[in-house]
Order: sequence, then C-alpha cells, then structure tokens
Amino acid sequence: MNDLFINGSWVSPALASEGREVLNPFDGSVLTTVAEASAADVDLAVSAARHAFDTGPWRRTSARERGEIVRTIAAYLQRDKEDIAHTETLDTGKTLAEARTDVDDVTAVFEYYANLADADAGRMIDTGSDTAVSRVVYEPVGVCAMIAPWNYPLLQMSWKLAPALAAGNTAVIKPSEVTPLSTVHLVRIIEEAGVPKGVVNLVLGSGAEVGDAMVRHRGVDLVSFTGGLSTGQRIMATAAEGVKKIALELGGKNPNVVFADTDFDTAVDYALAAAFFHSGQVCSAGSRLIVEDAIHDDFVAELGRRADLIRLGNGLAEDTESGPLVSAEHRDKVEGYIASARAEGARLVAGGSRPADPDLQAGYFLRPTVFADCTNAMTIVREEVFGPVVSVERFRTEAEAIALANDTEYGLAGAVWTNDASRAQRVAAALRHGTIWINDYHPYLPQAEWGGFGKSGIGRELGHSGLDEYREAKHIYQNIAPAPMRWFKGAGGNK
Ligand code: TXE
Repeated sequence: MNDLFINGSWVSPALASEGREVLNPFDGSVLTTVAEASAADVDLAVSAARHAFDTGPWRRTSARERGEIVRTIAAYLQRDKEDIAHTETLDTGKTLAEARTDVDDVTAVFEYYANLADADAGRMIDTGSDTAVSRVVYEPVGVCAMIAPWNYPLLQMSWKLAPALAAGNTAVIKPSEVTPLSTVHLVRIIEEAGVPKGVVNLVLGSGAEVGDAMVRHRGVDLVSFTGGLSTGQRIMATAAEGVKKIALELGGKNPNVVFADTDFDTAVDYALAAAFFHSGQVCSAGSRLIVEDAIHDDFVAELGRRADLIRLGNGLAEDTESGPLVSAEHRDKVEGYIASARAEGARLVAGGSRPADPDLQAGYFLRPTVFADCTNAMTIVREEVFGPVVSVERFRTEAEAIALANDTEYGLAGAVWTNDASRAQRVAAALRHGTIWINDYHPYLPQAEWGGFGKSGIGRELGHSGLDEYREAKHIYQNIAPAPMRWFKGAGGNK
C-alpha cells in the first residue's frame, strides 16, 4: 500500500500494518484499504518538509512562479472533476451535485490564491529620515501541519494548502481517516503540477496517533486544524508546548433568525437547506432556527412537512437529495442528541428516526428531524449536533432575537431574514459571528474571510487573512549613511 507521499515518493508505512478499510456510508461496503501511518512516518514526512523548506527552492521560487504552479493545480482539478466528485460521493455519502460543487469551489480557491501569490510584496515605511530605508516583507512561516475533517475532505484541506503553497511554505497533511480518498487524488495532482519534492507530504491515519504526532513534532512551525471543539482544545494545548502558530476552525451552533416580515416561502426553503444540506454535517449549518412569534407555528408546520419530503438515497443517484451520515459512529452520536432533545422536553415535528425504506437499511441514514418548543437551556440548542437535526426557538422582539442568537459559546455563522433593510443591518451588526447572511444562507466566497468568534476557533481561512495565516511579517530597516551616534560618550568622552 503505497499511499503515503513523502519527499516526492509514494511509499508504504515505515511499520508494517494491515491498513485501514475505507467504507461507503451508503451501504457500509468496503471501498478500498489504505495505508495506516504511524508516528515514525510523521517523523519522516516532517523531516522531508523541513529539509525542503530550509534548503529547497520552493520558498525562493518567485511568487509569480509559485502562483503559476498553484494555478496548474486548479486546472488539473477541473480536468479531473468528475473522477474526484465520484470519489468524494463514495467516501462521504454526499450527493454528486454537492461533490461537483465542492470541486468547483476548491478550484476557485486555488485560482484565488494563485492570483494573490505575487500581489503583495510588502510595503515601504516612512522612516522620517533621508538616510534610512524601511520595508516590511512577508515570508512563509515554515513547515505547516494540516489536519482536515471528513465533511468536506477536499475543500477543507484546500483552504489550508492553497494559501500555504502560494506563500512558499511546506506541508505535512492528514485527511480524516474516515475520508482519505479525494486528498490522495489531490496530492497526485500536486505532484503532476510540478510542486518540488518534500513540499507537500501526505500521511494517512488516526488522529490519536498520526495527528497527535504531527502537532507535537518539533519540526512543525504551524498547525492548521478543522474539526471538533474538544479535539481543537487538545491540539491547542499540545501546540502550546512548542509555541507553534495555530489556526483552528471548530464548528458552530449557527442561528438562523426569521422575522415575520420576510417572504415566508423563501425563508422556509432556505431554512430547509440551511439545516439539511449534506445531512447537516456542515460547520455553518443553520441548526438553530429562531422564528418570530407571529409566523412561528405556520413556519414550523411547513418546515416539518417539507423535511419529511426530502428524498434520501445513494449520493450517486441523480434524484437523491440527501445522502447518509458519514459513519455508523457518527449516526450513533446524532441519535444520542435526538434522545436528549426528547428527554429535555423538545417537541418532535418531523423525523427523529432512521428511514423505513428497505433499500437504505445498510447505510447510515437518519431522517431529517425538526424539534420545536426548544429553549436555549437544552443540549440540542447548545451543542453542535452535526447531523440532520434543527431546533426551533421563538422570539417576540428584535432585542430578544439578538440575545438568543448570541447566546452560544460558538460564533461561526448566522443569518437574518427580514424585508426591513435597516433592521437587517442592525441585526447583522449586533450578531457575534464570523459570517452573517442577510436573506440568504450558506454562500461563501474565496475572497471573503471565513472563521469564527468565540469557541468556533482562532484565525481566518480564505480572503487576505487566509494568506496571512501562512506568512510572517518581517521588518527590514537599513541605515544607508551609517555614522557613530555617540549615545554613550563614556567617562573619557569616547572618541
Ligand atoms: O472530529 P475530530 P470527529 C465536529 C462535529 C463532530 C465532532 C467530532 O460536531 O460531531 O466534531 O467529529 C483528527 N490530534 N466537527 O471526531 O476528532 C482526525 O483524525 C490531532 C466539526 O470526526 O475533530 C481528523 O483528521 N488530530 C468540523 C480531524 O482531526 C486529531 C468538521 C477531525 O477529527 C486528534 C468535523 C488529535 N488528538 C467534525 N484527534 C468542522 N469544524 O467543520 C483527531 N484528530
């Protein structure tokens, strides 16, 4: 199993292992078996990345040339779009339409950072003196460890890798052990695009061993992680020992606030997509619906009706609207949240169980689930469920809506629905979340920063800030007419 890519070669793990089975969440079948790395492979991969950074040509390549290679990666992603989308659907269960969109989005991110690579060579500083020149330049941080989750395997890795490469870093990357396949394809493309050996190194395996070894390794300068809150907390603590730079995206509990003056049909339609897109396994999922009293009951009834109609099935089938959850373990976790909601007094409006369809019994399916009569004291409202479950709360005043929407330890994204433009801006300004949508849900742009307030994480991906995560600012000051300054004259006059 030559699935690890270290120092420009596809290699087997250093220690013999049986590998890891990769399952299709639609039916639990084994798609393939991939190599399982260990800490020994991490050591080899970091050494290769360290050597490539310290001695290799990559960071000294002109920013324009690096940009060209990053652009070539984007072109090859489009060339292989169908193949990659098919792989992502098999591995994650998401529909082909979603997987194709992922490839397009990832392509756009590589193109964006290709354009940005040489757009900013630093700036001159006014020293106030004719004899001193001062400038600030940007340099790559060094060796970056990148750890990605399973919901958007290719996309989350690309948000890290594209800016890091454009800025001249080297990397050791690890996709989730649950969904490694599209990342293997990406690395083949990176190799083909002419990225020098040692610049990108791929390890596969568990978070507990391989991920942890990456975060601990003394040769790593920066850790970029997207995943769950508790794993992020552990990574932050471990990275602190080496005072490594960190970028964390740890999910959210995202409020979707609907005022009564909005267009009812559109708001219900988007609330459905916000909550159930990719079975709710989205860090920005609108899993917390907050609806004004005057329309609340009608809204809940219509949402429940439409949720029941969502067509579950094989992501490869064109008429499927929603696939399974990513794994049996994850479905168990989501079912635990459904049980807690019932126990804590939420009212089940739709779903709440596995589908009865005989064709779906082997997969990890769960029906789209709506809970009403929720309060912000309930577990289902406070914790990230990461499944097809939406909780509904009720509000009466604008102030109450804002207070509810901000009452979360997370702060990744939120939305407000209203036809009152000034209220829309007021509420958007008051919400403490990294992205606010007004009369929309879910769009993001490579040019716009993505990341969270509060426990949703540290740092930003995408946009200019997404590049800055991978750059060190350096101030270079030159005295062009040096002469003694005689600050210390000394007892004897110090000639
Ligand atoms: O994620 P983990 P899990 C949330 C979501 C989900 C929960 C748990 O709520 O229910 O997290 O999911 C690697 N050191 N999100 O357990 O553990 C792991 O191998 C270093 C939100 O699957 O965070 C994988 O590559 N790495 C999220 C990656 O971390 C470690 C997306 C994510 O796994 C590690 C996914 C360790 N000690 C889940 N332990 C989002 N922000 O979008 C694990 N990993």
